[in-house]
Amino acid sequence: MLPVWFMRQAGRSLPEYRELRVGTRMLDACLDPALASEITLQPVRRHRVDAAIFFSDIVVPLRLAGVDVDIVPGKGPVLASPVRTDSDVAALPVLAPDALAPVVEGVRRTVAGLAELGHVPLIGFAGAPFTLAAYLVEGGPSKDHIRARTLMHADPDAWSALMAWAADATGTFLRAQVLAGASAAQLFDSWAGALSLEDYTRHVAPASARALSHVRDLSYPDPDRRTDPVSVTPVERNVPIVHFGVGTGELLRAMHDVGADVIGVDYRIPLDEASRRLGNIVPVQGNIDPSYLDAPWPVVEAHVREVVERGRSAPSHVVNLGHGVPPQTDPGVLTRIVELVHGISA
Ligand code: 1CP
Repeated sequence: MLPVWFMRQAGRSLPEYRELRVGTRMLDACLDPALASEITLQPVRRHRVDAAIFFSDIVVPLRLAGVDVDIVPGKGPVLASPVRTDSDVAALPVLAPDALAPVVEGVRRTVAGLAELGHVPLIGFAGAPFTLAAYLVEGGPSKDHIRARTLMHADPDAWSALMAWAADATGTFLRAQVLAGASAAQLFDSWAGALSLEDYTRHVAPASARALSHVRDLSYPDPDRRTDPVSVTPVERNVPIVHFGVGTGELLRAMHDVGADVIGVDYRIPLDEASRRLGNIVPVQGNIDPSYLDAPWPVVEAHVREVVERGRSAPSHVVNLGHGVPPQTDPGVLTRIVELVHGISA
């Protein structure tokens, strides 16, 4: 059966999420283990998706390291003091693994809850160093990330120190989730599409590889092969790593080369073309265009069928959106897409 889940499935589009979140700030919700795990389970119960994604945010490790960052409703992550010089970079606090206790507890509770829903796997995630740097240097959301990209060229030493710091903070966050029970890891380099291939390869890819080195060695017992029929030892698999960015059609191969197993594709290029660019040897995830979700059902259905068809040219395909669920989406459409995808592949 084709697996399907949705980026940003936990949250905004669900009335049960909006109800739970009343009176709690976004980052406080992320750091409340009971709340974070309940919010993570909501879309699994409702849509019967094949994976949960942990309710958190890419800036959580920054906050836990002691960086003054908040998530402002309707805007996104905002920093009290942007990081713009080499001394700003040198002053960044190191993330202590102990500070991740609320994340570890949240993941443990979530995995226990998912066991009751049929052992649905949990995806842990983190932001890639460039996407984190885009917020750290700009001080908040931006369109072209120009200050971050200027720092990259104007002061390459400060830039690489910033990227190394971000790689270790985000890698530590990702590792904690996997060790607490997440069975896959997704690295979001949402804003990498702002970079040329050359800048990505020189100034960003080494840090993304460093972030992933924090989880590369981790494995889990294969649930389908709990014991090997010959040796009677459990079969261990490496934790699969998914790497996703928006507008990264030119970067797909380079994003695979940092050590990813699966490439998440946004909605701007068809999956067969993405797979071709990846040499037809890489599993892909994607790429239903979120703008279809509000269209009449026959239009949605035709689009989903086309995505599934084009995904057949890759060695395997995890159906997802080409970016996050828009907040105004009718959640009923998401449930119907899950039923459709499971029906096509049954
Ligand atoms: O109060 C709210 O409900 C705020 C909305 C919200 C939510 C639900 C934000 C603020 N973050 C989140 C949770 C979140 N963030 C998840 C939850 C799990 C799920 O997918 O269901 C995930 C995976 C993220 C990751 C994240 N945060 C990314 C990468 C994924 C992507 O969408 O590209 C990015 C870029 C962020 C930063 C961020 N956090 C929140 C917003 C609105 C933004 C983007 C701001 C911008 O445009 O720059």
